[in-house]
Amino acid sequence: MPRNGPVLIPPRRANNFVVRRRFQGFVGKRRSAEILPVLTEAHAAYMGLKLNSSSIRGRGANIFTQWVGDPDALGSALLLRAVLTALGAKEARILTGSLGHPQNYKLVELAGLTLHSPNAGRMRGGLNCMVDTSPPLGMTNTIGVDPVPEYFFVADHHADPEDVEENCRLKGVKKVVLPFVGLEVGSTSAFMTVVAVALGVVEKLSPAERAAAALGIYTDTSALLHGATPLDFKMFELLTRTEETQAILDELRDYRVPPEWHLYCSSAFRNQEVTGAVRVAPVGFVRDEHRDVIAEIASELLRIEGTSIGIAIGVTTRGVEVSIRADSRLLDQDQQRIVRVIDYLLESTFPGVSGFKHDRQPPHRVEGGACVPLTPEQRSEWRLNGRSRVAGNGPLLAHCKELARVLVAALHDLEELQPEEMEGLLSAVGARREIPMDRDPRRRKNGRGKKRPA
Ligand SMILES: [Mn+2]
Repeated sequence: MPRNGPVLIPPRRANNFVVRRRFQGFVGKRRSAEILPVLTEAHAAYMGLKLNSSSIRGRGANIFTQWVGDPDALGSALLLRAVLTALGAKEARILTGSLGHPQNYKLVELAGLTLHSPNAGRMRGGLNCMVDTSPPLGMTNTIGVDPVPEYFFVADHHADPEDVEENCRLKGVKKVVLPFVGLEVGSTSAFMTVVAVALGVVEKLSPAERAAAALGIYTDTSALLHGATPLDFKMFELLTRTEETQAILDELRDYRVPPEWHLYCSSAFRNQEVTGAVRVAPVGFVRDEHRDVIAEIASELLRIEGTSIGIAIGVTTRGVEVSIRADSRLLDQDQQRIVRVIDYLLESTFPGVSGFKHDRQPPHRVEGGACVPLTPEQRSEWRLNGRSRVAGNGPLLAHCKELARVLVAALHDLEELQPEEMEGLLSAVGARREIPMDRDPRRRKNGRGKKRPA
């Protein structure tokens, strides 16, 4: 391979006829034609895995996910584990640092998954694989994971191939043998399912494993309503054919939250700062196993009328975690600028520690986040070391409030630099709907409102 060739080795792609012949039996004739680009990738994955089976046989494999695993990552990981095992791998380990949502604990319990520590639990000399997030390890949502120089197989629908190529070069990754990055599909689990079906592996999965993979498709596509492609629909249907699998999936969807869940939410809403169409909610300390509540709070903020940007900030033992949700539908013209605004906000406030994704089609829903590792001083001051309990929420909440102010200040800076980019975001003008005088409760209470006819 030439020295300056790509790190992500382009997969060998078959022609349309070959791809359709492989998949139309279970994807359907018309659907196969509709989703040919992603099926071409799936075919390349299928062929690549088969052609490399001699290097898989007898070897160990490490399957890395984001540090905090979500259903799509866990579903994809267990599918890849089944594929590698079927191709003769000695052992394939799923490496996930922690879980941040009660639903994911349930998933791991029901599917009987063993999660290994991303650093201490990896297999020496194993083939390094990654699902639902992209190399290099140790960046954005894999902060804390020690890097590896070479990857065997990667499947991810989140990152952009050019960004991955650039980051791999910067961090000294030598090669990615089978890269499937920037997939045009709503969930990595749907892609891994179609690969697993082609290799005859799905029949070997237990009902709970199928339900876990189906939940991966379900959550990443907001119940098949947002960004779902025909491949997501078809693979969801294929995974959930038996009543046993449906029953387990029902149980997974009907999860319970601990009482603290709502304490985080009420603290966040009580302390939120509202500037125009921007809401920032400091949450304070969040236990690691509840970490995903931060993202849920950000999503809830965006549901409030007249909100274009919702930001939630919490502290876990991993670091200061920030979750951003934005929607540009309130912005009259140039809805695309919300992408630039959030990009600026994350890059200027959290350089190098943020992750970002956005839809390529309007209306623009933007999701992003950052995890800023704690300094040793913060760790000891806040007593987050080891198993010791947190001293109190006070100083941590104060830190989150301070960060909230920094974020709003960054938005004011951008407004100063490029007023047209920020129009309708910080000033409420045009962003908030006027309440008719006779329906405004504040006015009625003061007795100044119009009297309603009897
Ligand atoms: Mn995903």
